[in-house]
Amino acid sequence: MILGEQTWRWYGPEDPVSLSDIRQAGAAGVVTALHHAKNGEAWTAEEIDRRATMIERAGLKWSVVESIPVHEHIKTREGDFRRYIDNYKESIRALAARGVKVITYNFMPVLDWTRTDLEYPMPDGSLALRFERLAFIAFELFILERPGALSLYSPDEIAAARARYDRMSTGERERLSRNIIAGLPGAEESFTLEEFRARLDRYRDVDADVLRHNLIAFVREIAPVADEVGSRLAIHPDDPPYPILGLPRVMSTARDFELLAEAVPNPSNGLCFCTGSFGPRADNDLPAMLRALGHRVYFAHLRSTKRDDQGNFHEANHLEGDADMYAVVRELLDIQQRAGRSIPFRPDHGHQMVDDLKKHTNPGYSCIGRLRGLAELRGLELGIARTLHAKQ
Ligand code: DNO
Repeated sequence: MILGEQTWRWYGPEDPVSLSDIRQAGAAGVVTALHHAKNGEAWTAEEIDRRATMIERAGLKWSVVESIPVHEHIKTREGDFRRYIDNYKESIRALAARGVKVITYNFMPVLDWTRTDLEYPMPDGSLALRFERLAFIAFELFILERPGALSLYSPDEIAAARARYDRMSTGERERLSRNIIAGLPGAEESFTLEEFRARLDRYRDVDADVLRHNLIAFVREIAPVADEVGSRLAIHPDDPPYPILGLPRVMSTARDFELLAEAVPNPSNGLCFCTGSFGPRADNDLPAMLRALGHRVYFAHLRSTKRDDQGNFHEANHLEGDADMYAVVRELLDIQQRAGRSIPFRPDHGHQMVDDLKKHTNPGYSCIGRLRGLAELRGLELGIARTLHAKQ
């Protein structure tokens, strides 16, 4: 039986979680990026080799790149976007030459993943990441003061967001703003409010159709290169999976990915199946999505979220929350047997818990919560695999 390849995200030499820690967590593969490289520039063979060698010396393997950032000019097709696409192709080639052949990227305008609260207390004393809708609206209307945003919300929502804002201390307002615009781990950029307003403004004329068109145009260019060198591209879904701040988002549902796959049928054009990003939408049926898209799933992020009926969600323990992780892992096992290939997966995010509560950690990427996540996922997978096997 083919099992998933257990991987772990590492932010490079600055990460408080070391390569040795990762090895002890039981992962075999590392998911990383040259986070220090300038956004848009090609990654050099020397830098790639240095990073790969560092990982190999620790007894691990660089399995997945997460991410080669997609420059904003590629998303809006302006300025130097052609040069950035050429650089992207060069990075894909250089990585493949060093044996690194799965590449994750996203096409979310301006912001990568977004949360309002990075220390949401769970009943057991651990801390989780959370997206609180009212706090987010309060940020948009009363901190960012985004023009036109008022028309998006009902008078009741506006009044509730106003009351939420009035209740916040100055420190809480600053923290909320920082959480949203200062860049969570892995985000490519970080902004002040002024810079952020200017960035949003660039999307004035970019609606979902234009963004999708630009995504397709980009993947049409890079997929043939990936095909040629035997690499796989894995687009990461939008997190949360709907438009925010008036920005379009075009990778939030199965249909979104199908449109991309229909437009660019190249075998390298694939998906990073992130259960936690798709999860906050109740209409995203994760196991059904895997059944439909599985042949194009080249990487998986496994975690669960818990929604409520107010539009809030927080990150649950890996085997709890709304995601049916049993069904997800079972589908993944099926796909791997059918396709005859192992799919790298990583425990995504984790609660800050135990000793990590006393440490400075990357939100979502502390060690012990992910260690727990990986242990649970690996046990679940083995249990399903052995049971299925026994039945055959
Ligand atoms: C968040 C991550 C994302 C992801 C990018 C991929 O925890 O899953 O930041 O790495 O969206 O490009």
